[in-house]
Parts: sequence; structure tokens; C-alpha cells
Amino acid sequence: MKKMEQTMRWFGPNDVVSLNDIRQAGCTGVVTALHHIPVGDVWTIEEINKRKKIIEEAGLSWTVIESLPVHEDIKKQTGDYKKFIDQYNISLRNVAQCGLKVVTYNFMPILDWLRTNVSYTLPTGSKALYFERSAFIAFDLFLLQRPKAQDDYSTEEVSKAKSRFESMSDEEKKSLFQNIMLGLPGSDESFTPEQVLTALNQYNHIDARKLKQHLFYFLQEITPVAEEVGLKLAIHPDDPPYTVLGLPRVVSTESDVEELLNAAPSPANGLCFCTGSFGARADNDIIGMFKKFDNRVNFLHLRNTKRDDEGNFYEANHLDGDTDMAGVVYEVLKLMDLTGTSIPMRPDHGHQMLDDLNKKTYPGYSAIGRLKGLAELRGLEAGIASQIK
Ligand code: DNO
Repeated sequence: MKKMEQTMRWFGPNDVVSLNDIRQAGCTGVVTALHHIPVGDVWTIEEINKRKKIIEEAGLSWTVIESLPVHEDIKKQTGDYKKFIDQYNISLRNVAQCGLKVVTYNFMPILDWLRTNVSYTLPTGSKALYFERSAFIAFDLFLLQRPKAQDDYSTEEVSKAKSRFESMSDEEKKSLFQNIMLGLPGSDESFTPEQVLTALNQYNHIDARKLKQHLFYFLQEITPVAEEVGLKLAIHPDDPPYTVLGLPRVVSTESDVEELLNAAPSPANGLCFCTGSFGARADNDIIGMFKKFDNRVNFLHLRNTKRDDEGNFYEANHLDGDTDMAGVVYEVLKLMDLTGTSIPMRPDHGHQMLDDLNKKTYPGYSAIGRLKGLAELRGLEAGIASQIK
């Protein structure tokens, strides 16, 4: 029986979690990107090979890129978007020439993932990423002061957010702002509310239908190149999987995925199936979605969330939470058995625990928390595999 290809994300030479740490966790490879190259610029063969060499010298392989980011001009179809698509295609050719196999990317406008608290203390004392809806609405209404934001929320939500905001200390307000800004590219810099509002304004005339057209156009331009050079594309779902700050989000639901896969019907146009992102939405049937799109799943992010009725969710242990992880892994194993291929996966995120608590890692990317997640997933896989032989 085929096993999932076990990897962990590595943020490059500045990551406090080293390649040796990742190797000791039992991974065979890392998932990484050339984070120093500005979004939109070409990844040259020289730069890709330089990074590949460092990884291979540590006894690991690099087959999955996360991410080859998409320039905002492409998402908005403004400015130099055609040039940026051409450059994206050159990068695809280059990474394929260097032997890489899977390219992860997303099509979320401006912000990537979004949480209100990146160190939410769980009853065990470990820390997790948390999305608290009232705090998020408070950010939108009172810190960012986005014009007409009130229209997006119910009267009850607004009044709850107001009391939540009034209960926050200045310190808490400051960290709420910083945490939400972490999802912005280059988020080590500090952004002002004015800068964020200017970026948001540029999407005023772009609704979900239009953003979908831009995505489909992009897919139709890049899929033939990916197919020709033997690469698999893997689009990451929106996180969280719904509209935020008035921005359209178009990779959140089963029907979104169906449309984007049909827009360029090739095995090269596939998914990064992130159980954590899709799973933050109660109406996403995760196992049903996996079964429906399984022949287009090019990469797996295994993560679990626990939702409540108010729209809050935190990142739970990998085998707890609302997603039936055993059910997902069972389907993955059945698929890999049928196709005879191994799908790369990574334990997505992990709690900050034990020595992680004394280190400053990228939010969600602690060493021990991810090692725990990986170990649990590996055990789950072995147990299920032994039963379905
Ligand atoms: C968060 C990640 C995302 C993901 C990108 C892919 O932890 O899963 O930032 O890497 O959306 O482009």
C-alpha cells in the first residue's frame, strides 16, 4: 500500500525550525518557496537550484513549492497582468526543469490566511491559532474603520463587536491589528489602516463573479504550460473560506472548486486539499468533497478546526475538531492504492507546546506541535492501512 509523502513546510534558511529538525520528525521532504524573490518576479534556475542544493545536502528532497505567489495585478487584471502571467509561466518552466513537481498558490485578494489571535491558550497550556468573529468585526469597524463595513454585519453582531472592542486593552487592540496583518505579504513591515484601505479600495469594482473570471483566465494561461512541463498545480482554498473585509473570495466551497477545475479541465489544474481551510465552514462536506475531486488533489494539508455557533474557530489537535480525519485518510489511502501514486502531504500548522513556547516561529509553524500532528497522522495512516489490505 502506498504511503503519503510526508513533508513539512520550511521557510528557508532564516526559519528557526531547521532542516535537521524536519528530518528528525521523519519527513522525507520539505515544502518551501523562494520567499526572498518579490511577488511577480521570475524564479531563475540558478536561485531554484541554490535552494534545492541546501535541502538535498540535509538529506531531504524538495518536490512541492508553497507558494509561487500570484501578483495582485493578475487577480485584478490591471496594469502589467499579462507580463506577470508570462513571468509566472517562465517560473513554471524553470521549476520543472529543476525537477520540482507540484506548485501551490492561492487566489485570495490582498490577504492570505487570517486569524485574530495567533497564541490562543488551550486548556492544556499549548497555544493555537484562533479566529474570533467579534474581535474580527471590531477590527473591521473600529480599528480599520472600513467605510460601509456595518452593512456586512447584523445589528446584533455590531453591538457584540462594540462591547468586545470596549473590553479590549490598548495592548490587545494593537496585537489584534498586528495579527490580522500577518496574512499580508511582507507582513513583517507595519501597515497603517490607510494603506490597507487603499488596497481594499482597488477591489471595489471586483465582485466574486469577476474575480472568478480573472482566475479562470489565469488558469487557462498557465495550465497548458504546467501540463507541457509535467507540473501539477495546487490551488489553496480561502482561509477562512468566506468573504472578509468586503473582498470577494472564490475558492471556498464545493461549487467554487468544481467551477475552477472545469475552467481548465486538465489533471495539471488541481487542488491543495486543505482540510483546515475548507473545514472552517460547516456546509463543506470534507469527505464528500475529497471523493468528488480526488483525481485532482495534488497536495494535502491535513489540519483540523473546531467551530462554534458564533462563527469562531480554533485550530484543534490534528485528530480532533470537526473534520473526520480518519475518514479523510481512509479515502486518501484508497485513492493512492487505486492510482498507485503517493500524494504529498504536510501536517498543516501545529500548536505551540513544550520548547516551542520559548521560540518565535512563524505562527502555526512550530517544530514540536507539527511533529505531534505528523506523528498522529502517521499512526492513523498505518492503522488504517493495516485494516484495508
Ligand atoms: C497558511 C498556509 C497558506 C498557504 C497559501 C498558499 O498557513 O496554508 O498561507 O501557504 O495560501 O498559497
